[in-house]
Amino acid sequence: GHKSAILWYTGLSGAGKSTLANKVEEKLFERGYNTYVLDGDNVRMGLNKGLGFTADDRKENIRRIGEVAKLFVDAGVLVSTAFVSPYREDREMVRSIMKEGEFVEIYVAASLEVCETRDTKGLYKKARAGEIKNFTGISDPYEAPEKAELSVDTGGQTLDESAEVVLSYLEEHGYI
Ligand code: GGZ
Repeated sequence: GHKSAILWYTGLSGAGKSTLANKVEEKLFERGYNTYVLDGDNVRMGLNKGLGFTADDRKENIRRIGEVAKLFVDAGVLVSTAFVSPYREDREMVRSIMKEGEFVEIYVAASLEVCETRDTKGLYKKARAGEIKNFTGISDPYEAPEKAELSVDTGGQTLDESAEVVLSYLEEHGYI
């Protein structure tokens, strides 16, 4: 068995949160663990349709995701969430509704320079041109975690290496 918890990935757009969360999930699934990934694709399109990117909307986005993730933990799942979640206060609010050890904050620490150079979706270009307002890192803040359980440098290592860093943490701390 495993200990159920939220693996809370945070970082800039394009840092690789979803990619890393899904790679880790794939490896956990192979080992037979009960896992699920919440990300923009399955949450912002449905549950949180209608929420935008103002500070208030992001707060509500994160609050609902936190509550849903808590339900997954109650159901015995090792649930991963992959959202920018730029405000420390919002992340700490989610941490506060969980029991000790049930909230594992993973800082996906690719620099703005790396993310903007990749610009996989062309969003940074649009943000620089003023076509997207409140864009994290460009015209909106990103508050890096000060006490994340784990920090992963996706800019400096391969996806598999990053995934192994997360898996090692989970092993060393008795989650798996
Ligand atoms: C940041 C934005 C914005 C703005 C659209 N700021 O790379 P992506 O495309 O797929 O990830 C980003 C995603 C951010 O949604 P989250 O739900 O993770 O944000 S938060 O946790 O802050 O509520 C990006 C896209 O949506 N996107 N506009 N203004 N990212």
